[in-house]
Amino acid sequence: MAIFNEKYEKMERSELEKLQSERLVSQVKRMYENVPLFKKRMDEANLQPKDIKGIIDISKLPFSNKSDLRDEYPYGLFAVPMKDVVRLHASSGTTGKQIVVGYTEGDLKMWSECVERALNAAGVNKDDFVQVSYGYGLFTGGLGLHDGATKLGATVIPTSTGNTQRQIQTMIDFKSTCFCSTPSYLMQISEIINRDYDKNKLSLKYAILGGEPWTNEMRDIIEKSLNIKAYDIYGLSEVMGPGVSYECEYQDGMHINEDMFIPEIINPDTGEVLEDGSLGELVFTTITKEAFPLIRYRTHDLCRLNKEKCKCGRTFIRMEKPQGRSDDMLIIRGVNVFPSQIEEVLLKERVGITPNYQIIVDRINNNDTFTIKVEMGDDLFSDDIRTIEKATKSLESSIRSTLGIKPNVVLVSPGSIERSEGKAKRVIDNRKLI
Ligand code: DLL
Repeated sequence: MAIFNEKYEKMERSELEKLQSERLVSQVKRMYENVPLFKKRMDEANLQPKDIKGIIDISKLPFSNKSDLRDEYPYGLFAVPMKDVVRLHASSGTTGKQIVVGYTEGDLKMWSECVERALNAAGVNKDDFVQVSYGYGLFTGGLGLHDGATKLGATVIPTSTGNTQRQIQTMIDFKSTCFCSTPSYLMQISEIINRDYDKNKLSLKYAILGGEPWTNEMRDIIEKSLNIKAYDIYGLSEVMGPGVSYECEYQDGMHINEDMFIPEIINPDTGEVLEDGSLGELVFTTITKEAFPLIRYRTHDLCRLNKEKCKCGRTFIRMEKPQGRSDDMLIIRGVNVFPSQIEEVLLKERVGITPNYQIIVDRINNNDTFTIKVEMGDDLFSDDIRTIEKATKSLESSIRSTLGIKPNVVLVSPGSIERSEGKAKRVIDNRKLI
């Protein structure tokens, strides 16, 4: 499959590292002059911009964190005058005050290029009809995909999220070939299509899904239920939005746009940089962003990096699917649990359940309770009670052997777990309310 921008996507590593070094050095200088918090951190660490001679020195630089964005809210971390900022986006997260990020015209161009590379890597081109069902507005998903698909020359259908029946009717009538949304929303749409519509009326070929963790098991279900290829896309508002990394046709990790972002993997407890291939927290340094550059931003996403050359010919490093955020990790009866581990087990077991689940944790008499509600498919639901009991036991024992703790699995009727049109709410941790 053709590569969108060979100059960068296939750049020799030595050349790429030279480019990264030049860009890093100039960004450090620019930030030192324009972002007071960065200057303060550098001064505290006894560092001057001249001490940073290239990527070899990156680990000397101070980390940045979401709390910096909250403390400097709204514009304290911007590195250009506001007259040069042409767009703002924001992210609320699950806790605390929202954060705001800004883009110059140049930043928007770079961002579109990231998304164009991602769409192209999935096979999307000018002839495609791209339905963008990520939320438009302050969330980066909608406008991010919109601008990239427009620049690619595809026909964009900006439905934004929600109004599911209309999404489906539009998908059929406008002959959408590519659908962009969170994986959980497309999952919800596919259930309705399979139940109420004639699948043969769809023109859909691919989906570009991201914005939340999802497993390969979930991918398999989506692909089979709609007869499409589903590609993963990753990003975060602070660093850019969707398109920081993307999958190629080999779907073995997401290529990071390394001419714009330098990734590192660190030990989340000590901050120490880990060896290639280790599991740890992903950290990004932006090297082309003008309005809102960030140095060593801690994403809290846990994953591994893979430097091996990919069969597609791209030299960009690949990140594996993030297992979840370190702050989404649940500690249940002393055991670390990621919702994605549970999803993997649930969806591997073919016992007649759907991919709709919710994890509910509580503390009763000083003991953690751990319940997983899973929706049954229509066939299992109409089966006899003994078959349902057998499926429940089988799920409980598979989860126990994977996690080391036994959940209380409750199989519930089809359609009874609340659906989301954006990011799915998989966990209800009532302990936090105490
Ligand atoms: O979710 C940007 C985005 C929009 C990415 C649409 C892809 C598609 P935020 O709302 O700031 O930005 O959330 C960023 O979402 O740190 C990850 O924890 C998670 N995330 C995003 N993409 C993926 C993915 C957008 N493909 C946070 N797999 C990130 C797993 C993802 N987690």
